[in-house]
Amino acid sequence: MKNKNSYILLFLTFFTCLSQAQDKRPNILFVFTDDHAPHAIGAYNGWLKSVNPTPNIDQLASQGMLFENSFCSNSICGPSRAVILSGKHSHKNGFMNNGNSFDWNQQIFPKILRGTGYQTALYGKSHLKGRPQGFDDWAVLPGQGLYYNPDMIFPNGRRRVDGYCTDVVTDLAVDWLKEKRDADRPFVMMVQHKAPHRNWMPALRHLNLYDDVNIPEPATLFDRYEDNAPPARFQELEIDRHMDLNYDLFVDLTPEFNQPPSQKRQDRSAWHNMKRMSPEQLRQWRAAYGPKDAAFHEADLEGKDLVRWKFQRYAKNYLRCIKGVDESIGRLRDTLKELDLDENTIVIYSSDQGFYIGDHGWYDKRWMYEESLKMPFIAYWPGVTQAGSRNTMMIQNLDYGQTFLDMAGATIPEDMQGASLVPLLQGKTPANWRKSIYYHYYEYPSVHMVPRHYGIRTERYKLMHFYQFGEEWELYDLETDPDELTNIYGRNEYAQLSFDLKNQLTELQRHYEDDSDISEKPDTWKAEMRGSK
Ligand code: SGN
Ligand code: CA
Repeated sequence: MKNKNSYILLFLTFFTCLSQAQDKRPNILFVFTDDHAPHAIGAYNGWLKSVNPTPNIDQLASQGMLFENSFCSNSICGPSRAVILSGKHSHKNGFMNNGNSFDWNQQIFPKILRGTGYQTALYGKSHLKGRPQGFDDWAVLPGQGLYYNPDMIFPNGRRRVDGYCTDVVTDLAVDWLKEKRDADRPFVMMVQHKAPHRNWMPALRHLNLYDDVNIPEPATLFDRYEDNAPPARFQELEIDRHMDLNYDLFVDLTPEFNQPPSQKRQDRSAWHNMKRMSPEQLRQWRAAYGPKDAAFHEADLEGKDLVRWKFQRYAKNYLRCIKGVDESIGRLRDTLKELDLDENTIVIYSSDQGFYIGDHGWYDKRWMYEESLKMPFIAYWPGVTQAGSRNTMMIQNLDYGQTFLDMAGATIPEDMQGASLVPLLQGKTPANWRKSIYYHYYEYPSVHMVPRHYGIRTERYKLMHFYQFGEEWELYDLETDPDELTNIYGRNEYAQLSFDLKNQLTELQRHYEDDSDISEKPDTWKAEMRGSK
């Protein structure tokens, strides 16, 4: 009998040890924002560093690893998220532009992790339409979501949640960590903020932040696209010509500001977003922007001075939104510490693509140019990442899914198209790591009018092909021309380079099996675009 009992004891001890061993698998906290360009992060040393909106993200970088060459594969929101979940390029996961609906029935990393015993949670912006699959708990913003008092869709229905969106989403994440999580199992939690997406509405507590600061201007604020192929001159994302004083910048243009404008103008007016605010929120907003607007009207600016003013207002509101995100990271990390989870939790910060903060005179993204091609990627993995390290290998959002699976020790499906970043995070440099990345953007015609294009970026060069308007190519030497102002495509001395890069590009398309139809011409084809300057 004694013997039998000791066998049972041994058996139980074995399983307890086994489950404890499972508990050792790291937690993953993935904080992901919308449109946060790396050059608006202090640790990335961009021209906005002096403003430093991101002390908490900078701290994460100083404790972990920052990736300097991190790129998206399709610079737009939904597609970037679909690539992350599936580990496959847009043409493989089926979500090529924001108009698509994501097929949640497909293989995605949260489902796989869940199958291995991980708990999975998603809060904030999904932008993939449909009911999220693969998560134990979730709450997502419908579509783009709203900054103030947003509606959220929960597994049991949709309801309004009062507060500022970044705080609301952080609250949900903190609540899950403290109250809903099963402490015996590891988790992956995706906290996906709307901020700093257009229309840039900061939290009330940040409305006067940077009032006394002059935001440095990007070197290319007055770029006239003289050397680009025609598409750059036919876009609709210029601060000068397309950014609306009222809709985008919340400038009071009427005596009835904050009152419902005529029905006709409502959708393209500030009111479209402000009508959501409570009377007290509106009062505080008005108190903060009223004096700024009065000074603007008084100055009666035009030409370049007006562009400069719009840039300041835009950049400040954008950075104020980022300040809210940065505080969210601080709160989430404090919560991990409070719950004694920080030692075994990997914290990652990333954003769905980069963004133009006046670079080339623009806002928005979509292009394969550097500012919107780059994504921030900072990872803190206690005991693994070397504090303050900076990695220069080329990585993509395509790699995240495989990385998360690898971190959890899960099997990586053969058909995922990226590579696990775990060796890089461990400080190793695999000999066969990629030397170039593939990019393909599909959303045209659409808002901002950036035509479809694909391309290759190597460590030094970038070759892009705009194929909807004939054969338009651009080639840049990023070493001598980091701002991409001199298109060297078509120059005799670069004929061999263009030839080689085209071959490499074709090879990438073959490798990723991109057989997208590029012959289709849009109805809005502008004949004058060809060859125009
Ligand atoms: C909205 C924005 C655009 C933005 C797209 C895509 N307009 O249409 O400026 O490019 O979303 O953004 S807004 O008036 O609604 O702000 S994405 O990040 O979701 O892809
Ligand atoms: Ca986005």
